[in-house]
Amino acid sequence: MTLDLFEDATPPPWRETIAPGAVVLHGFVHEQGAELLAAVQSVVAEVPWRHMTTPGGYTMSVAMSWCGHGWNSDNHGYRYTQRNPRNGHPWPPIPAILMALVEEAAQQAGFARFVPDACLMNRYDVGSKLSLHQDKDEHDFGAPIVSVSLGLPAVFQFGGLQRGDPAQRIPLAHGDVVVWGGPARLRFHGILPIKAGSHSLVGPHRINITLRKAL
Ligand code: MD6
Ligand code: FE
Repeated sequence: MTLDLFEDATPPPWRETIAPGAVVLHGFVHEQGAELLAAVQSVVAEVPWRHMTTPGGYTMSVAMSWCGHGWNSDNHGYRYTQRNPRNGHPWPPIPAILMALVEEAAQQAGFARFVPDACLMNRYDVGSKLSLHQDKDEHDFGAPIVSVSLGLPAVFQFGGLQRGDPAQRIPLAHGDVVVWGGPARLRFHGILPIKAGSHSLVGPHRINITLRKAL
């Protein structure tokens, strides 16, 4: 066996609790990578990747797309949207494979019957990052967020309930799923700049898919 083959071997799924209410299911969707990527591409065909401007006036290094509900930001802040303002149509539905995998992941992490209504997708190129933030624009903090990582590896910063709290650094790889709710729901978190590389399926990118109960 060559070293390459050995490194590509699928790790068995294993679960890591990073805080009360926050679990990493390592390798949980490793086998479904190609199918998930196709689902992402079908959404992106309708909602092309875009670099949003933050309420503070910065252009994000991460490109975004979405389905279920949409996402908008302007100088009034962030909010979910139900229709595409360009044509008045609803946003594309969340692909069935995502709905199924995500309910199973939430269940395994202790959140039964998670039915998301919004899916935000982030595409990171080499050097892209996401600064520390809280996810607090959803109407119901009782529901968890399920986050799927594809492509290049990343370092997830996972802090506390205050911006200045110390942050853990958690490596995330292709196929990892983070489930996060309950007492962890409002913790600050971010992604450090993505290191150069190319993933066999995704190329020089990382794609993160988060499923939420937004409205
Ligand atoms: C990312 N994820 O992994 C960004 N938010 O690219 C998030 O911001 C995030 O992974 C809430 C819950 C889980 C997450
Ligand atoms: Fe977030």
